[in-house]
Amino acid sequence: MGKLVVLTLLGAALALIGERLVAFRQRVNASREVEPVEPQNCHLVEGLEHGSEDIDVLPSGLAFISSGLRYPGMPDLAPDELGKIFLMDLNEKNPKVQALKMSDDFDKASFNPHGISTFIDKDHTVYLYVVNHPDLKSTVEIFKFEEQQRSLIHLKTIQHELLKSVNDIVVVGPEQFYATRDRYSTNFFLALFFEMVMDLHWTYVLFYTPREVKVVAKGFSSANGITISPDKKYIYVADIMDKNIHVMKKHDNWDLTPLKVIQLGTLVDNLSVDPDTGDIWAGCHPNVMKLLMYNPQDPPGSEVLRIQNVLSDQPRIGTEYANNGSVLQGSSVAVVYHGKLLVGTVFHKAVYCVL
Ligand SMILES: [Ca+2]
Ligand SMILES: [Ca+2]
Repeated sequence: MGKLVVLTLLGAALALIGERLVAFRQRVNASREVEPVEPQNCHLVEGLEHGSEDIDVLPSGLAFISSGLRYPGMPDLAPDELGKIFLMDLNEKNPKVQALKMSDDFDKASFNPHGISTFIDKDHTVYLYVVNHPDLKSTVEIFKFEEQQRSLIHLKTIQHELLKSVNDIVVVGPEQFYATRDRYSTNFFLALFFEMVMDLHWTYVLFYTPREVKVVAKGFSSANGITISPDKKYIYVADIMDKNIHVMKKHDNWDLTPLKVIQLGTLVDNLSVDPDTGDIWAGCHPNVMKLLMYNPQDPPGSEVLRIQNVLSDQPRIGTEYANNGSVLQGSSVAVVYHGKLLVGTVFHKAVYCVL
C-alpha cells in the first residue's frame, strides 16, 4: 500500500513537471520564428560589440549605454571584456560611441552593469544610476556625469537586503528610485526551474530612499524593465515571463496601484518612453529558448515594439524592428530621440536607424 502511494505521488509529480515544462516552452515562445521588419536607414553601431543591455537618453540627446553585462544563463561571447558605460550624442549626423572614463577608485574589474537611469537635479547636475552585479551580487552605483571631461565620478554604492537580483531602476528624485527584482532565488538555475518553469509569481518592484525601502508592487513572474511616463504620474513595469507591461499609478507616498496590463506576444525586456509622444518603446526577445540554448547557427532574434495611446482602452501595438538574429541578437532595449532609433542587446551588437 505504502509503495502504491509513493508511486502514485511520484507519477503525479512527474506529470505536473511535464505539464509545466510544456507550458514553459510556450511561455518562452520556444518554437517562434520572427518575421523581419526593418526601417530603411539602419546600420550597426561601430564600437558597440559586447552588449548594450540598457540605454537612457537625456533631454539633450546624449545617450548612456550600459555594456558588458554578465548574466547567468546568457551567452558571454567576450569573457575578457570589462563592463563599460558608453556615451552617444544622438544629435550628430553619424553618432559615434565613446567609453566614459570612471573614477580611479571605482572597481572597474568587477563592474557588471545592467539597468540604468539618469536623474537631473535642480542645479542641472546629471547623475547616472547603474544596477551593478559585482561577483553576481546586486548594488546600485551612483555616478555624477562630467560632460566636458566625458567622465563619471563615482559617488556612492547602495546595497540593501531587499535589493537582490535587481534588473532595472528608474530614478524619481535624489537617491529615490524604483527597482525591479527579476527572480526571487539569487541562484539563476534554481530560479529558472522553481520560479519560471513552475510559473511562480514571487518577484516585485521596490521603492528606495535612504530612509525607507518598501515593496510597492508584487506578484510578477519576472519583473524586468521599468520606466516612468513623461507626466511622472505612471510607472510602467515589464514582466518578461508573462509577456506583458503593467501600467501602475504612482501616489504621493510613492506607493503604486495597478491600473491595467498590456498583453503582448513577446518577452519584454527594457522599456523607454518617447518624450515627444509618450509612446512606450520596448526591447523584446521573440524566443527566449534560443537565448537560453544559444546556438550561433540558429541565434536568438530581436524585436522592438511601440505602444501608442498607452492609457487609452485600446493601446496600439506595432512592430518597429524585427530581425531573426542574422544582424542583431537578443534585443533588450530601444530608445527614440527626434526620429532616430537606437536598439541595444544583452550581449551582442546595437543598431541605429533614422526613422
Ligand atoms: Ca532603465
Ligand atoms: Ca532588463
